[in-house]
Amino acid sequence: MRIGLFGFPRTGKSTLFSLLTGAAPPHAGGREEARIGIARVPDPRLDRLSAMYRPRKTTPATVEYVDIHGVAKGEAAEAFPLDQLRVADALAHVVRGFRDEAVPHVEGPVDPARDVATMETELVLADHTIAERRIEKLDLSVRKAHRDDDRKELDLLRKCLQALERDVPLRNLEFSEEETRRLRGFTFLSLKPLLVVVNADEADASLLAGGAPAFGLEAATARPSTEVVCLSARIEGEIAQLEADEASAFRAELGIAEPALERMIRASYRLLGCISFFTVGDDECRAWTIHRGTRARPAAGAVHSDMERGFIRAELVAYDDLVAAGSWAACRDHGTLRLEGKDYVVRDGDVINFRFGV
Ligand SMILES: Nc1nc2c(ncn2[C@@H]2O[C@H](COP(=O)(O)OP(=O)(O)O)[C@@H](O)[C@H]2O)c(=O)[nH]1
Ligand SMILES: [Mg+2]
Repeated sequence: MRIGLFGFPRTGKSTLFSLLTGAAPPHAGGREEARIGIARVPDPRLDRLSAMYRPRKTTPATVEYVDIHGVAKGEAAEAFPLDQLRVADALAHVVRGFRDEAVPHVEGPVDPARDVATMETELVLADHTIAERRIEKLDLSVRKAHRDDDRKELDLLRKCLQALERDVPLRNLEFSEEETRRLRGFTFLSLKPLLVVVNADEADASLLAGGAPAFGLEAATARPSTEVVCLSARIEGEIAQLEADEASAFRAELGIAEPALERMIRASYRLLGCISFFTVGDDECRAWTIHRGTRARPAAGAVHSDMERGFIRAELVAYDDLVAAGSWAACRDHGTLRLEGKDYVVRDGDVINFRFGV
């Protein structure tokens, strides 16, 4: 799972990136290069399994974040640092929520709703340029060759263009499975699921507790494939440096119920429809990320391509059952251990041993 952080300059993208990935802050001054970092997904279930198996290695699921330099209004169609964002599964728009005279905001007064709308238009304009160019080419080739495939693509892109002309992001449209497949190659930005991250001041604890509506973003939460997270990147970055109990005392004092990393990751999983399953053993306990609805065979492929190719069956037990029983063998005795075939739809928290032969 890869998530691209973007937004206006000085909204706290790099501060958030450091908080999520533990990366050192970028050098001050100069145009920053895009950076990729990895966040370990906190999951108490994996900790519990690890305590049970005492494996040599415990490996959490990971999420990749990309930190790019700030984007200005009007840059989208041409100079938008698109390549880094195009390969992302979702985009996270880091929105200025903190007021600080020492850090001027290019868009003027702090107004999250305005910035969300402005940046959305930038994404729409970038996609518009791409759709228009492709339509021009397709139009010519359809006239010449009358290929059915081109015809279908042309119709689809016209549907997209119509929406984009009305400033409607593509994620608001409904597409059939076939259309979704056809659209994949275009990597349209306004089609990607959107996480709006409001970076507010720690002094605004009451606003933060109020969530999206407190920042005038209640409308955004109702949009398709959109999630809103409100946090305070700088203070949470500082808290993350503390010892665990000191950190939770500090969070309690500020009224922060859940650390920013947890909230970002949870929102990302929800947004992308992802779940986790586990593999366990003396060697390694590990969490894996898949899309909800994935069947056992492709889920095995997340672990190893040999397991998918030579898939025989999945031996599995629900996390709660395993913890309650205390061991794999006890699950077998209790009858909670199940054998499932390749078409079984994997559930969040399944602990799986894939049987395979190659
Ligand atoms: N007051 C305040 N300042 C912040 C906060 N988050 C970031 N900043 C400051 O805003 C400036 C820009 O932050 P940075 O993360 O580099 O923003 P970027 O340009 O979006 O990557 C830095 O001086 C940060 O210290 C915050 O929550 N509160
Ligand atoms: Mg930055």
